[in-house]
Amino acid sequence: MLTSKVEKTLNAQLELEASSSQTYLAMASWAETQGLGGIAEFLFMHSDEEREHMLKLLKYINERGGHAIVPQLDAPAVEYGSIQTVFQTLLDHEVMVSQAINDCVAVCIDESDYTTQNFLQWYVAEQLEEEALARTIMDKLKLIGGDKGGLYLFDRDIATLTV
Ligand code: OFO
Repeated sequence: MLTSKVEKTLNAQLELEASSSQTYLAMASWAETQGLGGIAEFLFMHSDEEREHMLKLLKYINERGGHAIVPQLDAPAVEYGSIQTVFQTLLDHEVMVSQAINDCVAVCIDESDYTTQNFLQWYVAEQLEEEALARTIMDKLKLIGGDKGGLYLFDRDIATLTV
């Protein structure tokens, strides 16, 4: 059984994962309108992953006797200006999510809920990977700078990027 403090914390994290999914979906849609099909595909996939993160939390909360709340979300940005802006926003967002996960872990320790603390370790590991991938992408975009040919190749090859 979850304490009400842990339940509230996990529901807040569920909301954050849902809003990450929406944000990346909006980025994907913008990239598609810019003719950047590869980047759009990458972002569509990333959006799906965040939805999976949200669902994993939803199921866990209910399984442990809590009530997972499906939140109302603010609309994400529509225009992003440049692909650098998209991925800098994504990196900043992931850093913020990592901090939020760490805060959830701290609440679990505080509430002596070691089962949930253990469940959250999956998110801790996942965030490490996501931040590293976002940093790799930003490094590549810095190399490309304003070079259109470089952007063409980046758009073609982004699907093969891993950490
Ligand atoms: Fe990348 O945010 Fe989920 O965990």
